[in-house]
Amino acid sequence: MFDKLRKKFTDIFTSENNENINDRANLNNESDEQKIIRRDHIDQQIEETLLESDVSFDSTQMIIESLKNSMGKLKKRVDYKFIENELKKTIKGEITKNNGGSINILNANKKPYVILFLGINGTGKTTTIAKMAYFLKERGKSVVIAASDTFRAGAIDQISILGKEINVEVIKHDFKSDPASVAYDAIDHARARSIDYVLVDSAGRMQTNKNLLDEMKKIKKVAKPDLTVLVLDAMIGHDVIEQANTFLKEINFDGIILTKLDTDARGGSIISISAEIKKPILFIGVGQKMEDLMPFDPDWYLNKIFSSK
Ligand SMILES: Nc1nc2c(ncn2[C@@H]2O[C@H](COP(=O)(O)OP(=O)(O)O)[C@@H](O)[C@H]2O)c(=O)[nH]1
Ligand SMILES: [Mg+2]
Repeated sequence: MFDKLRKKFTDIFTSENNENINDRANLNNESDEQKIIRRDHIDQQIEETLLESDVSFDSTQMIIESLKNSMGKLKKRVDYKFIENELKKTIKGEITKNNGGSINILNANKKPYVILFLGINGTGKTTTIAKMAYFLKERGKSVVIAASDTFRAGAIDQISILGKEINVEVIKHDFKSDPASVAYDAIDHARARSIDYVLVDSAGRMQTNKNLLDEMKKIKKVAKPDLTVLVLDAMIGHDVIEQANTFLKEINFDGIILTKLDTDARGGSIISISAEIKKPILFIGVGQKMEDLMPFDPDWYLNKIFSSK
């Protein structure tokens, strides 16, 4: 996970070579001019690293600018440890500015608490719903799932099988039936049995498919979710920003779940999303097993991408 980004940061900040440069420069009383040139070179290395790691161009510029600002008059400070710490602070600022990692899904203020999952096909919605149901059950909560992806033949079977696996009831209607009424039934079912959470699946063939967008809007209107989450696939790289913006514009959502980070070596999508989409990352998917869903923790991420403490 994030191996390439970690390796590049390690190369810049903790390679023996760079540490030797530090020592040599200090010994030789490097001139201010030399320091500024060297500092520019380090900034450039950081910029290239971010761009190569799926951090979008705009986010990269934002980070480099903010790094330069926070260093201010310290342009001449060229020790790698110091710059690494400043970069860490800058990235932490970005990934926490939308309250990423701070919403506690377990603190539901309503019963049932309805969560609607949106996202285009293949991003991992259905799997994530099963993982979320498992997460909640493990913490003593009761859950029911609404099989509101009635668009794809296999979708109802898929969620039913996952439901059996984790012992969570799945409310379903027939293939092609009205997804909003499935959600409605599931909420009714939860109310009657005092169930804590309703997780609503949805279809999402293409982000540009007008009918499906209308269908999602209708589910949202009927289910009146307490929380709407957009599921994004980290593997698609820069496209996550465009996808998120389309959903923001068309339906709106409260937070993001980023999936498939276990297969993501580049590692920068968390930074881009945080920098450019003003919604928190709530959870991350880190594998295909039921326990592979983690509340997003900014410090965990920083520890993954920087090798020194
Ligand atoms: N490696 C990995 N695969 C995942 C993750 N989340 C989902 N998947 C896989 O992504 C594929 C599509 O998932 P699915 O839930 O059917 O997507 P949906 O079309 O959005 O409902 C499946 O093969 C899942 O096992 C994850 O966090 N890591
Ligand atoms: Mg699905």
